[in-house]
Amino acid sequence: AKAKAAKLADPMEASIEPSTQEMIRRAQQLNIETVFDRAVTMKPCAIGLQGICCKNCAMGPCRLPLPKDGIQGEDTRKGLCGATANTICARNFARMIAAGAAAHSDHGRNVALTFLEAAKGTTKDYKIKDPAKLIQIAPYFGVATTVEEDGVVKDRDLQEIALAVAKKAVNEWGKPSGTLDYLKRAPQPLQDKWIEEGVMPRNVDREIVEIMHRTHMGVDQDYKNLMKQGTRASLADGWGGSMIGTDLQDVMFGTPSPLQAEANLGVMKEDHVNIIVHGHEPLLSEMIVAAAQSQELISYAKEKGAKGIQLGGICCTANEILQRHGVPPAGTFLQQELAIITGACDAMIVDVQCIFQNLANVAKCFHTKLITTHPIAKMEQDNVIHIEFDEHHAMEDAVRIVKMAIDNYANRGAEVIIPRHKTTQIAGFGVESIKYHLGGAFRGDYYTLNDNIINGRIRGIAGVVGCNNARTKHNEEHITLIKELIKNDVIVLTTGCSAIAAGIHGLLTPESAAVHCGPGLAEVCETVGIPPVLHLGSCVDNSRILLAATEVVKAGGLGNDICDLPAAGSAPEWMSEKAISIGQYFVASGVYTVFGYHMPLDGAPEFKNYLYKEMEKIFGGKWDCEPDPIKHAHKMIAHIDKKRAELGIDK
Ligand code: SF4
Ligand code: MSK
Repeated sequence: AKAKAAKLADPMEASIEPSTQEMIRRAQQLNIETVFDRAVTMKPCAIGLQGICCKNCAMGPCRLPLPKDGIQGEDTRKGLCGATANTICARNFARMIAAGAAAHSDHGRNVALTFLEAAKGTTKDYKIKDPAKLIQIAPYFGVATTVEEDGVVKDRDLQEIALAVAKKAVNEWGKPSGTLDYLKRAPQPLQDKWIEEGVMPRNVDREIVEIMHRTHMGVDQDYKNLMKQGTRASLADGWGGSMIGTDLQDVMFGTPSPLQAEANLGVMKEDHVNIIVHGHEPLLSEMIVAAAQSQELISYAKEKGAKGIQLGGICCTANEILQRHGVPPAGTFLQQELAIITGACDAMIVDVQCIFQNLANVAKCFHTKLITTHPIAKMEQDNVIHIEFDEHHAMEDAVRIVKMAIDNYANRGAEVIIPRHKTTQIAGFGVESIKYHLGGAFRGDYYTLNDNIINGRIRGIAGVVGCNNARTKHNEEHITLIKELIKNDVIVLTTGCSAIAAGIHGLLTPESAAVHCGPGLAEVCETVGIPPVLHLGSCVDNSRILLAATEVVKAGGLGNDICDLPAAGSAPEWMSEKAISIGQYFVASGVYTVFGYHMPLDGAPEFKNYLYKEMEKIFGGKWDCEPDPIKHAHKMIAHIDKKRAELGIDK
């Protein structure tokens, strides 16, 4: 299991975060290789990096030469079949969207299917926890929430509403005609644009399948037409699979509201049974939270010599249970191996997405039980235990897993070293709580968001989301960028690992406003008692940012569409295909979206120009890339200022 890397990462160069640096050092002492070391020894392929390697048929891979000094004259580069750089690059890009949209939407589908079981009453472990949310979303699915009996209008039975909503929701993945129901939640001008461009998603699965068809050898060979489908699939993600997933999770598990929690590896406790949940779907982790908090299992842990059970999370499963229960995230994507290297992780339970296969190799060096739980995500290594989650006996599965972790507490062997770093954060925001904490509406009061944007206290809104990437210094881009934005009075809405990073670095507290914000944003945060960076949840919860932007538009005073807002989006350390799908649905919703690190587009300058410039003429939003976080922030701020000037609210 141990593999000494040929070259080792310099911990100080790998991360800006002290507990991460400490654990990288610890891993190296123990000769345990981590992602940080592999990033030093393995370099990416230069052609793939530029987006112009095609392996869509067995005549390839066709690796187009790089346009070293730009394209002089006609671009004659082509694959065996004649595919141009634009076609190859656009096909690769569209396939990233398909994979990302599939991941989010399959998550959403599993939530919808579980909700259907709950509505039918065929599972006892899932219930309607937030009836108000159910009643709020029902009309979008065309489900009535009242009935008329003998001329009297009465509330419809809740279970009946749930069943009707569940059936309609599940149908969104495969309905034979029409377009997605949730598209009508977008501002009308945006819907009109989508109709005009012919990009209204028909059903979630179809749009993803069609990308795979169109990018098959010898099908769509027009990069604009490929991106039309890429756009349609991305919208099926953001305004479809992800949004339905978020909403139905809120209905079953509760809509988050602000709460206090801790963050970072230091949340693990030496004298407790430490359980880490990692991945994205909260269906099982919700049950694990309940099991770990049950008196019976806490007593069982005490019988086994521990003082209690400490639950923590990694990646977006962490965000899901943080937002609703205050369970602390133990780390971001790049800290997953490090949580095991503490020697104190008694069980790591993984579901889907963003899970390193190397976890199994690291777990082999410790007593840690690594448990896969999802039928579509198993690991080949023989030390991995598979306990398949099933919504019909979800609680039973959760109890079994927590017991297994407790029984494993006695097996700790290696010296336990838990970094002492942890922070306090306020998480749990959503559209509802932004509205509630900022004056109870979006407009019309001294405290409301729109009024504060109009009067200039808040310069604009930034969505900063997404992953870590081992090719960039862990957390540096997130934190430098966010600090620069809030210093310039831009309020930040954050999700995913970016949100966890912000929590770890102390930016999710109201107190941080006085330290880091410009005077306008600081005044607003201090007056209403919110952090300048609002944690809106997991990656599927980027749908909350879409809906927050829509509420701001609908409240008035800042234009008629999302593209009119003084707002911009960012994923400074992105790495996953999901990020590309998210980026595209933000662009197609009118948002100027800047990615950090690098985009795989340089090999096809014409296609790149289409995404970075032309797309703005179609949707009002466009792509950009800037690895330097300060310049990145200022590109966003310049866009915000341009929009303020267009609205006539610049000062
Ligand atoms: Fe090469 Fe065309 Fe096959 Fe791609 S589809 S691998 S460019 S021959
Ligand atoms: S978990 S997709 S590394 S944000 Fe959603 Fe983090 Fe990116 Fe995975």
